[in-house]
Amino acid sequence: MAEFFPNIPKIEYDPKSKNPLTFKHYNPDEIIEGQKMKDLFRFSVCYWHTFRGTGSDPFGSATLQRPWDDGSNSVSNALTRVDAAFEFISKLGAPFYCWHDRDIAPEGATFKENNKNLDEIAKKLKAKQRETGIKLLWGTANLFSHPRYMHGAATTCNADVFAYAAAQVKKALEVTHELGGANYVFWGGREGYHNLYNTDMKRELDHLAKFMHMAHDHAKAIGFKGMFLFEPKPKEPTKHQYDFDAAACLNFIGRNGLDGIVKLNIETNHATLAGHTMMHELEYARIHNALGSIDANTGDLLLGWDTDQFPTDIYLTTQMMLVLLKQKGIKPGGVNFDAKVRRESFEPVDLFHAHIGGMDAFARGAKIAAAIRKDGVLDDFVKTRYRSFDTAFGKKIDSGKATFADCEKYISDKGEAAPNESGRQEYLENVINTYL
Ligand code: XUL
Ligand code: CO
Repeated sequence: MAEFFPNIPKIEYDPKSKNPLTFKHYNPDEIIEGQKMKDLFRFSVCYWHTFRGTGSDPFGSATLQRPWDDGSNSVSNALTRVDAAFEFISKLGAPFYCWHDRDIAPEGATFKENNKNLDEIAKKLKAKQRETGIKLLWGTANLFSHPRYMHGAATTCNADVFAYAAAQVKKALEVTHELGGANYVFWGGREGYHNLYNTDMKRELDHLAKFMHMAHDHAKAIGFKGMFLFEPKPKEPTKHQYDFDAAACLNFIGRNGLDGIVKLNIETNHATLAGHTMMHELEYARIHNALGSIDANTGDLLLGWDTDQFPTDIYLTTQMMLVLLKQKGIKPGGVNFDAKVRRESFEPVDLFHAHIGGMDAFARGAKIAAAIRKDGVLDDFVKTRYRSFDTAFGKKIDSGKATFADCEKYISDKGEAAPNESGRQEYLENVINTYL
């Protein structure tokens, strides 16, 4: 069979090597807090950026060289792409991959043709998964590219489009199930609005809730046990995306009876677009038992849009791993590189550099986070900081037994609250730096 990355061998862990096509930190079998790195991260390659990205931007056309791709929208081109993708993922040593239905199979002239194309590609994906041992982390449906979705999918004003989206998700769920997918993702591509003058927000949100329950009913009917995941994003493509951030998604989930049915897939660049750090979003999801999976990438400090760059910042990955290790990893989710090489990095080998860099950045972040946690520097500080709630009147507040009147009596008797202590933010930042 043709080789698509002919000069690139399997990427090995070789910390002393000067060869850039080796891992310096990601050592799949190395143990971090009791688990192998490969099980802790569950790294995943995304099909859309890595195999469908072209390098085009609003100012210029495609730049990326993908010699296996003839540029056509044919099923045969899509089948060849599967071979290239599985060669890449195998050589990289990532255990998982993810897709949208339309990344893997071409859009046809009719709904039925779309499904036929998808079945044909899925058959090959299944064979390739079996041959290589690579697994599907999640599937999803692209409900945003086709013009029919201009007003949204589940939140469209057009009932036929709602029905089309439901039928499309039904099929994508079935294919995800057929391929043993561990999760199913809902990113609300155009579920939002630009202008309230033409928008019935209540009706749209009610439809979104209905859509999710219909999806859950179908998952139960076909025996799909994977987790449903919302992917928060505050804007882009619409001005107001309904799934703004982890808090907005959890509010929607709680208000619509979707607790325990839907968790979150948190993406770094989406967190920053919402004005949050990734660590904030991860922790917010974690404390609500809703941290399901991660789309790993990063934005650019000087650019205000979703640049989806590969993560290389060790501070970022350390902070992420501090949260992830608290919940002993991310299974059944994973760390999916929803990231693209920049259009100037146009050679196939750049895909390897990008993923190796991201995997190494996470491995380093995990080692640093584990060292910080082993010494207990943050945990001890935080525990001590809140110790007034562990005894006496603080304990009464925590146990839910204190009333406003009790607080009034307590403080009246005391006259003034106990003095505050320093939060020591600079000290703690310095301590973290000693581990980096
Ligand atoms: C868009 C984005 C999507 C989702 C899957 O910003 O992140 O690729 O991850 O639909
Ligand atoms: Co994403």
